[in-house]
Amino acid sequence: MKEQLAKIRSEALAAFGQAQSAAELDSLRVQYLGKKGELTAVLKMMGKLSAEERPAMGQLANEVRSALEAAIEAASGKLEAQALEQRLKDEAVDVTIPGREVKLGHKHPMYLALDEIKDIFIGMGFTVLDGPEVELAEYNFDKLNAEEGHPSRDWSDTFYFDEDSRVMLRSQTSPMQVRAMETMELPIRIIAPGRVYRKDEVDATHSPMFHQIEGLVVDKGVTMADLKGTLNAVIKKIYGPASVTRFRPHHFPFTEPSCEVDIQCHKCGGKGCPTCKGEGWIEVLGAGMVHPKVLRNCGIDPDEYSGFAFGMGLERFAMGHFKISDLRLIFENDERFLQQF
Ligand code: 2U9
Repeated sequence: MKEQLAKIRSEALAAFGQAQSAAELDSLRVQYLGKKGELTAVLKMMGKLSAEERPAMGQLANEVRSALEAAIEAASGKLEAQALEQRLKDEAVDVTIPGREVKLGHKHPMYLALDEIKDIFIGMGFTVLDGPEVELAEYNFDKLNAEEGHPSRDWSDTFYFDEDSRVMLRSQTSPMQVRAMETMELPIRIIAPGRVYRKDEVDATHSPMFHQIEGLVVDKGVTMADLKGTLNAVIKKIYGPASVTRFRPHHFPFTEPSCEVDIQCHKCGGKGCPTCKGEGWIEVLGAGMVHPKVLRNCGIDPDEYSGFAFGMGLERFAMGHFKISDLRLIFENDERFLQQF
C-alpha cells in the first residue's frame, strides 16, 4: 500500500504539473481524488489493514491527499496566471494606431433651402403644417375646383391606388390647405411644404417625386394687395432688397384671379442671358386669390372671408439658389455632390 501511495503521489504530481488547462486539471483531480478516484480507492482499502499498520498508513495517505490538493492549487494558480497573461497579450491595445475618421453628415441641400424659406414665413407669423402624402382625390382635386375631366386627374398624370381614382399620391400640397381651412380657426396663415408625386419622366428638370411649398392666408378683407405685398417681401428676403418682380396673369383652377411671379434676372439685369434663357425674367412662384368656390367647399363663407394662396417648387428654387444644373443630382445622394453644401 505504501508503494501504491508513493506511485499515485509521483504520477499525480507529474500529471498536475503538465495540465494545459483548467478543464484538464479538473479531470485529473477527479481521476485521483474523486469518489471513484485512485487515491480514494486506496483509502477504501485502509479497513483491511491491521490495527498496528493503520495509523501510519492513514497518516501517509492524508499526507499524499494534502500534497495532491496543494499541487492542484498550485497548478491551477499557474494556469490562471498563464491565461491572464495570454489575454493581456491578445487584447493589448496599440494606442499609437491612428483612429478611424468619424464622418459626420449634414442637412441635404433641399432641407437647407426649405429651412431658409420656412424661417422667412415663420418670421411673418405663418405656421408650418405637415400632412399625408397618400390623399383622397376629393381633397387633392374636387374641393380645389379641379372637377372630373380636369387634365391633371388623368391616369397618365397621377398615381392612383384604386380603380375608382379615389385614393392617390398627392400631386400638390394643396389638400393640406383644404384640411387647414376645414379644421383651423380663422384667420389662417400657413405654409405646407412636402413631397408631391406626378407621373413625369426623369430628366434634368423633372422627377416623379418633388417638393412643393404652398401657402395660404385667409382673413376678412384680404386682397390682391396683400398677396403682392407679402410675396414681394418674401422675395426681397430671399433674393435681396434690390430684386425686381413682375406679376403675370395666369390660370389655376383653385385661384381667381391667378398669376405667376417672376424676378428680373440678377445676372443680366433683364437683358436676357443663359441664366434666364434669354427671357430677362425667372419664374419663381405661382399665386392667386383663393377661388370663392374653394372657400365654400372648405366651409368658409366667401362673402365674409377672402384669401390668397401661392405655390413654388422647392427643387426649382434650390437649383437656382445653389446653382445646381441637373435635378437628378439632388436625388442621387452622391457624396461628392452633397459635400458641396
Ligand atoms: C387652396 C387654395 C389655393 C396654391 C397655389 C400655385 C398657385 C402654384 C405651382 C408652382 C410650381 C406648383 O410646384 S409647382 O408645380 N403652384 O403655382 N399653387 S396658387 O393654391 C391653393 C392651394 C390650396 C385650398
